Amino acid sequence: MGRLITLDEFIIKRQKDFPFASGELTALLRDIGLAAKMINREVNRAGLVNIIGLADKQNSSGDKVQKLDLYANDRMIEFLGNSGECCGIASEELEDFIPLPDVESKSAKYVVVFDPLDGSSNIDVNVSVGTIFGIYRRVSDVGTPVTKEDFFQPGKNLVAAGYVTYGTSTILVYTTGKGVNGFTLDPSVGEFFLSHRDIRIPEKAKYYSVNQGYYLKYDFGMRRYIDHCNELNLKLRYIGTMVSDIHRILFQGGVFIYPNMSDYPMGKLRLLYECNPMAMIVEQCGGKATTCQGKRILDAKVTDLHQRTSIAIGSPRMVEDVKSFSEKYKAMTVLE
Ligand code: P6P
Repeated sequence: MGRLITLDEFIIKRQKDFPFASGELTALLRDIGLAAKMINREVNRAGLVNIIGLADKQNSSGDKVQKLDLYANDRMIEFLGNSGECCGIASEELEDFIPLPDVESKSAKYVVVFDPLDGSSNIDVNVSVGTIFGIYRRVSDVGTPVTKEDFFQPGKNLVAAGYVTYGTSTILVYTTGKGVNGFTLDPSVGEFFLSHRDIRIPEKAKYYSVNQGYYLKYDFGMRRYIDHCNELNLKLRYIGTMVSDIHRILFQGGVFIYPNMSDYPMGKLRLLYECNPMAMIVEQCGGKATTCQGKRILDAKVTDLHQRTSIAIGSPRMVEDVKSFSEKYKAMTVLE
């Protein structure tokens, strides 16, 4: 077994890969790692401290907010504020973006978007949940107040993206555009250790991932694609937490789709802090991420912090198949 490499050591070593690295991104990634450790601790003892249960709040999506969502949101904001490298954040749990105060009069160059606890409805039944984050360089002048343009950037402008999956083990996966690496938390020492080096998504797959319960709500092309998966005897795996479903696909291959449907004409999942960061990661692993009509997710124009999109993400050939079925049947109306 090779020498153990911690997340901090790896980030610092890889700093030279980053064109304009002067340690700021390194500090940001380390702050996120710290937040992940704190969130992990609460996720793992959620059942014990009666943290489960609906807070009396709703988030910007109108979803009932679990107390753990609020805790995770607060930790991300707290730790992102530590280094002084982040001038503003946007979160699924916040209606609007918020500026972060300067630390030691540093003029932060980055903004961070995140879903602090993806899949939170699974908390009460002990199913894995996750945190998703994306990092942009600000486009407004350093030293001036953060603006919405800093957040309304296409996903292809992301300088880093990552997620944490709180499952049978807690794994942090991130990319700065030079490949994807995974780090597993050893809770006994409180360190993330390199465990999945240079992740590459399998071309072939035995799995597809979709909420089959909504089959009749999808348009005809998506129904026929699902039929096609059944004809190929592909196995259906759907956890209901995007991070977990895509994490599995990075290692076993497959495709995750969340199509447009009557309840969500634009799709359900959020472009800014769910689909864009996951798309950057999957593309860096050799995969693809498009809308269910085949448009590249990372090219999508961001016009609202909470805008939704459909998504087909995973092994490249399977993502291409989704597009071909969408095109082949697009003329057909959805049977009511
Ligand atoms: P449905 C979790 O609420 C989430 O945002 C994603 O993590 C997940 O993939 C999706 O929604 C599940 O949605 O409608 O299948 O329950």
